[in-house]
Amino acid sequence: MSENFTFKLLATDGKARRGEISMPRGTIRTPAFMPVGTGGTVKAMYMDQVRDLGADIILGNTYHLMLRPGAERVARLGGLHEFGGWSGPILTDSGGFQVMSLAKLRKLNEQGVTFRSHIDGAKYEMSPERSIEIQGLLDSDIQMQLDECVALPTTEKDMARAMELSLRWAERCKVAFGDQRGKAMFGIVQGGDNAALRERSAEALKAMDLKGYAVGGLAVGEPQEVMLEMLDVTCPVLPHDKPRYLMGVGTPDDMLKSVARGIDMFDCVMPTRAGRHGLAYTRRGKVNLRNARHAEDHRPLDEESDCPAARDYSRAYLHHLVKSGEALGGMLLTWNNLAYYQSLMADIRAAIEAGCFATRAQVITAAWDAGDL
Ligand code: PRF
Repeated sequence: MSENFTFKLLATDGKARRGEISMPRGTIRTPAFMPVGTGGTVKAMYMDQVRDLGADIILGNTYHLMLRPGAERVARLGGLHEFGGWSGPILTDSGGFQVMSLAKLRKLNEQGVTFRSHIDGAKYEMSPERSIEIQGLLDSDIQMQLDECVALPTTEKDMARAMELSLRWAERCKVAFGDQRGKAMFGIVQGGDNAALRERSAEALKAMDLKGYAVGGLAVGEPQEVMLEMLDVTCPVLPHDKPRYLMGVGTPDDMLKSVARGIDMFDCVMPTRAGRHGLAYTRRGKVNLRNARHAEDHRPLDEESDCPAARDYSRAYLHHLVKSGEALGGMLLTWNNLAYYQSLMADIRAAIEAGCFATRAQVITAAWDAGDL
């Protein structure tokens, strides 16, 4: 741990990086997967379980928390760590992306975004400065700039406009964030599926000398191949000695291929959301527990897993829980899925350290592709 925010590269293997972010609330081993804790909870999980699975950091959402229970209220209650019972680092997304996907009657201009809450229709305004203020009230350790993410496909003009706006907002967020030693504000590369725009965005953010860089605007409707191409042009522009975070990604395959291109951090609702919908992630691919073929299957999801949810419950029981709409079904599958995601990241980190990441990634992919037992 450290008084400051620091990033150390411990090993590299090709473009894959094994690193460590140190900050007052803890150390984050990278490549890292951050479980999504949107509204102050990683849905269907106890914080102790999340920590025991090996997550070093979780994600929170400015948008959800500003609406309910409100950023000022969280601050009065001692901040998000105290409120939700997570003492490690928390990264918060800035809100722009969630406003665009969830809020009603949203309007965006140079100043920021105005929108109505999806909960009660109340009107809100959010500028880059207000986003950073809210993230500060939450006491977030890694804060994200306010940005505009456009859905793909769209026109080059629209991608360029959103990217340039995001750069101006990055400057304003940097000023609003100021000089906070043990915390960080990350910039977000935008530019859609246009390589020249991505390069321009990454260069301009690099010149701002931020503590970390996210790649946004991907996994928004484009094929995986396009996402990987954008990483191929973006990562080499970003500084070697700062962490790189691919926002909202992804599947195990997305993460393996992104680590191979130099990404250090990920977040995605997939393991938690899919778990609540009856879908399990295992070393041998996805298992849909709603399927009738599991109704009398005595086997656990993965008897070799360290996670009780994967090891100690039959598929028949999980099927029954899911079909009956029992809360425990979503809890066990979320637990299983986050355990799988965290074990995958531990596997990736060990392989980079050992200098065998590419071959290990092939083995992991082959087991996944071979399918369920
Ligand atoms: N910007 C922000 N949050 C995000 C994204 C983005 O582009 C994405 C895109 N995959 C997920 N979450 N601020």
